[in-house]
Amino acid sequence: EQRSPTTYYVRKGPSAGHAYHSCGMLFPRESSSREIKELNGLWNFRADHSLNRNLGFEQAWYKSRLAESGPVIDMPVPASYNDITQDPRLRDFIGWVWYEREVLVPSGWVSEGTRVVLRVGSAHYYSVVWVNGIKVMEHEGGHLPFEAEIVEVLRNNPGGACRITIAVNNTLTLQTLPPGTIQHIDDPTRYPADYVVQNTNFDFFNYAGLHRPVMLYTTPKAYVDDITVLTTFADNIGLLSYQVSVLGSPNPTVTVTLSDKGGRCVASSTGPSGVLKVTDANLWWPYLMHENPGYLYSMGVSWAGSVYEDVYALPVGIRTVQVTNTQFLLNNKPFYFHGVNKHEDADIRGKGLDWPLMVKDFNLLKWLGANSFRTSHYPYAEEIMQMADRHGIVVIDECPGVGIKDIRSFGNASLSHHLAVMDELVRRDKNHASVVMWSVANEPAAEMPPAGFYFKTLMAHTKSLDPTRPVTFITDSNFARDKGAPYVDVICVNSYFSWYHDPGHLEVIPFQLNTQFENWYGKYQKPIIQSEYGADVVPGLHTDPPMMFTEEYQKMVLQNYHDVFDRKRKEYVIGELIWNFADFMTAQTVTRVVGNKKGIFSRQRHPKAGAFLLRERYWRLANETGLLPVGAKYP
Ligand code: BDP
Repeated sequence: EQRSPTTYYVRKGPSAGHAYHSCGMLFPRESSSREIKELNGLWNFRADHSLNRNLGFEQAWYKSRLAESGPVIDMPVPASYNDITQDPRLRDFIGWVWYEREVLVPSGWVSEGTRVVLRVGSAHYYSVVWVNGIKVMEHEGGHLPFEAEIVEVLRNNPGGACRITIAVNNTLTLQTLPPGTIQHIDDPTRYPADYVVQNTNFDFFNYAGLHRPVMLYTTPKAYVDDITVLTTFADNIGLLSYQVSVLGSPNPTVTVTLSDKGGRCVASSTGPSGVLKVTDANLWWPYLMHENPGYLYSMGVSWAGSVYEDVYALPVGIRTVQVTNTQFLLNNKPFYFHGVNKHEDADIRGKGLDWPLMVKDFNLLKWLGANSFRTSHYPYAEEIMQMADRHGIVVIDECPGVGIKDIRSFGNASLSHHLAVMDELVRRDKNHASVVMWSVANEPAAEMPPAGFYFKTLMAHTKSLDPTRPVTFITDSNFARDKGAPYVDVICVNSYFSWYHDPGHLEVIPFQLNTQFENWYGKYQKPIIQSEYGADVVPGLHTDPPMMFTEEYQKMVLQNYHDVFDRKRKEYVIGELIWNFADFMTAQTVTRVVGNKKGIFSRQRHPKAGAFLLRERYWRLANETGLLPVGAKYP
């Protein structure tokens, strides 16, 4: 565990945490053979403020109770730690923090034949995990789950005591995703001694901590490890080809059943792979495209041997996705994305999963008439993806490849980590009906020479992991010089005309946006999504004529963009995603007023004027592009 003083803020190499490729990452669900213990609530916590941030390792804080090696404070999980206290040193902390929680495990869990798995929904960004002082795993990267079997460790400790210690390091390097640099400034005339800053190239606050639920769950010793489902349909027959992997048993007898919403079994099969046929299948349709959106079947997977049996139920939707030169087809019908970009971000909890916020956000999406969102700029919580499945909200699933601006972040170490992150993302999200496209990055320096090979490799790899979904990345580069664009299925462009370019000049939008679309389509003949556009508003600021940062100005930017979208969506523009759904926290800079204010909702989810404009538009678009009779959907 020794970290040399010169690298004290930096973690081990990014490949250290990726030992799990061959395994699945099914979301833990209770069943007759599986139990769950959620470890949400209060944990003990201490930030390592020592000069080299290494004291926790030097003194082996994981060996005994955290309170024995120093003072601890209460820390809620899931939550970012940054905004929980009044201490600016914790808000802007760089380095290792330590979490600890003690839990008692039922005696049945440590019996022969049971696996106990410790699972962390996500932690930013590098984690080391101990149980009862014994290291059980390390993981590189935030936003994605990781887990380890711990039953052996528990067995060594009779009485069921289980002390979980998690050290989390939020530093970012040129090889992490997102990338960043740690800068040591040694200038006693201008800076305090031992001055260190974390530099990043992304526009959201670098929240850290245990952001998603931590849990223990059990499975039998031989268990369903992974399920992959691909769906299609012909006439009224739905076809689900599945593949089940069972670990711990040489010749498992696998049974698969498919139940409809009412719990009626509509198809079944045996064997680790096969095809389920459903007559009169209910397809999975997006919200506002169909009167019965988000239809999910339940796929019951079980296997039984002489001693063990395991049961797992996976929600599945039947739908197809296809891209042509000018269209995005869902179930063979043209789909127009009218939606939002989001962030996992809110007061106090930062990026921590929060049920009230999640449900509120889906209610707002539906109020708005949004049929889609992009997980800008990292994978969102699995609980959010499940909501999207159930409500028929279409998702562009983005990996944390944001802020790749330095040429050194295109090297081999970065690429192989990026490939591994796509492995983890596809493994986690492959069975979500809502996910219709992968995005491998946001606004990378795609004009740099190494970007061509980098994105060619990355996108080919993603397609090999999932041949059924289109792949893209989000660009703000020049159409003629972008080296990644040749490999995408859909062109996704961000632009901020009359904001970052020609600020205050709304009149340029019709010209520049039209030129943007013509250029990209002319070069690639691929459908285009306006993946970001927008303007900051400090809520309550008004002027006429409109000026930047007022509610009127945001409305005018939107209106001007919409006029062009309405012309181009008749040709090849297949979607528009506003930047952003809600205001969100950022690092402090001269262009940010306590965060980014491009939300159509405030950070507290109150609508700005732009939200009402967008709501009218989205419901109108739903009427025009959905499949319900005209007028059926307007609220
Ligand atoms: C885009 C970025 C996004 C920013 C946005 C902005 O993709 O993360 O928040 O600009 O500046 O370029 O508001």
